[in-house]
Amino acid sequence: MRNRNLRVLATGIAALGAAGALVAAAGPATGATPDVIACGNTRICLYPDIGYGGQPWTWPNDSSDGNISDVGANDKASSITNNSNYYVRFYANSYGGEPHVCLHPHSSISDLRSYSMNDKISSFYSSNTACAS
Ligand SMILES: [Ca+2]
Repeated sequence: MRNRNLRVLATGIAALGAAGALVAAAGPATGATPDVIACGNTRICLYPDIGYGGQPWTWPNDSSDGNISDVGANDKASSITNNSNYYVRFYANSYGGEPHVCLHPHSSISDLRSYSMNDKISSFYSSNTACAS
């Protein structure tokens, strides 16, 4: 029940472009290990910890963001999920460039260290252009 409420709250606040505020509002009140917060259906999600840990920053299905520092997410993502129907490219720099990682629709990376992209993502773009194989 608590997870469901958090997810709904995260979706609503992210839609307002203020996901950073949610981190403080939903901070753990106890020392207990929090449950994994699922990435909502059709959402694009960046998790601060490896293995989809922590409170994710989420965006709508077809969105892009050239500079994710506006929600406090810059250089923090350690795992990512793409539940959208688009290909999503995540870049180490603001407004694109290299290096980057590309997620197919409905796929994810649980540990960005495997791609030398841990705590480096600064922007992302979704499109219909397939990832290079
Ligand atoms: Ca991190």
